[in-house]
Amino acid sequence: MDVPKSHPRYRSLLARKKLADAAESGLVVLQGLIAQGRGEAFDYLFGEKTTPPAMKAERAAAAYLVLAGRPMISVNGNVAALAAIDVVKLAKSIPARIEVNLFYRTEPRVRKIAKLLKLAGAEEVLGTSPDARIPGLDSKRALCSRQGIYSADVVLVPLEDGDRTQALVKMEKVVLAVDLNPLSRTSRAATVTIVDELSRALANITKFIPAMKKDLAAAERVVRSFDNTENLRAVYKRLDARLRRLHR
Ligand code: PTJ
Repeated sequence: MDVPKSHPRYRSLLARKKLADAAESGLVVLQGLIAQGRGEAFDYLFGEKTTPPAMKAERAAAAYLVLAGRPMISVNGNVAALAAIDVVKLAKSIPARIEVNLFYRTEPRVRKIAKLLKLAGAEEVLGTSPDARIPGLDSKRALCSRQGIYSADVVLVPLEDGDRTQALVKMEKVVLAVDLNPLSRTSRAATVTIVDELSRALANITKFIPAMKKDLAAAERVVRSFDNTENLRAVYKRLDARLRRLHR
């Protein structure tokens, strides 16, 4: 990229470049660029850093993932383009399986994303031969792997759409969402809502994993004491306080 690292918007410009390149190669859909724009707008409002409630949710997500019997990470085009290496690192540390699960599903895109994840170090990527459906969803959005998302007990869904989040919750799965929009249906439906930028969220969850693995009783306490509604309220309060400060 032609922009120096010292540029105040370097990280955002780099993310845009990754997504634009991936859109050109057909890995990311054009709608994915719009989704990133919405996410960036919220990130701006939060000060482009992990807030205390986001960190709390990231810790709770790590606890859920290490206590899970069948943990899964769902990957779409945007997630692969922005954070394939971070996804693989997190999956290995848990360990969890990875499944490509797309909103705008086409088989060439699934294959491209699976290939990228393998290049990033994943040994196994599910989702290329779906053999199950998420109940309550129409068309290809429902397709998933029986060994993967279908039978998972805990699913991390970064940048997910509301219908699918609600459908996964209806299947009685623990849904861990990463979504910078705290007002989205995904944010309101998930078991744990991480209102943070994708790469920061994945890095923070990964950092919490070793401590959670070391002390499963502590992980259970973290899960028991986490209240998503209360945590989302703390997110809204931060947003409100920040906007008020800007008013002064
Ligand atoms: O690759 P596909 O076909 O599965 O499609 C992926 C997209 C993202 C296009 C699709 O799932 C979609 O349209 O998602 P939505 O409904 O726009 O939701 C994405 C949510 O993620 C929005 O609420 C954004 O605010 C949020 N978001 C976008 N970029 C980031 C983000 N949250 C955290 N970090 C980001 N980088």
